[in-house]
Amino acid sequence: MKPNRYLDYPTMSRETPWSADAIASGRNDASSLKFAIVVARFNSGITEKLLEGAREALTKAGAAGIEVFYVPGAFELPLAAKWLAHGGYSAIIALGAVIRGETPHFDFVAGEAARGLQQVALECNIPVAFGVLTTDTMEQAEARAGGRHGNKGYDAAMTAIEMARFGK
Ligand code: INI
Repeated sequence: MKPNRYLDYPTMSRETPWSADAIASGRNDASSLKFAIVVARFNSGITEKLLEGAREALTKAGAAGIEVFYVPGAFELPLAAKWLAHGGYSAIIALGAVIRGETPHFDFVAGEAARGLQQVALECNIPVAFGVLTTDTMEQAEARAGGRHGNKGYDAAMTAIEMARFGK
């Protein structure tokens, strides 16, 4: 098969990055890597589906370790990620769902989660995958948590694998 690097691009999870070519080349292999997944309980109907997706990707990649931690909401993800950054993990996967509804609270929670998680990655020198949905409606979130737009938890886990391998 002709190598096609886009087959492995995580945001195309509906196309599955587990092509025969990718498996044969071992380029998604995570058998020497350990991951922490930190999950926001807010909108847990969505975040549990993101967690399922992340677990599926890591399990298929043969991850050496997967540990799951919970925090109340997406706003708490950065501090938890910072504490976990010193726990010997190859990468951290942060999962949450911030849904706009009618409130400007959305912008603060979503913005601070994104900013804080990137800050942890850069300051602690560890990949932190941003698996936080930021949508206008619950329907849009459902579509991205195992619905018709794939599973962003799965995508975040694939990103974590790729970045952990990049930095090794
Ligand atoms: N937390 C979320 O994870 N998603 C949301 O949509 C959300 N909204 O809409 O308010 C949310 N708020 C809680 C926030 O993350 C903190 O837990 C809270 O502010 C306490 O620090």
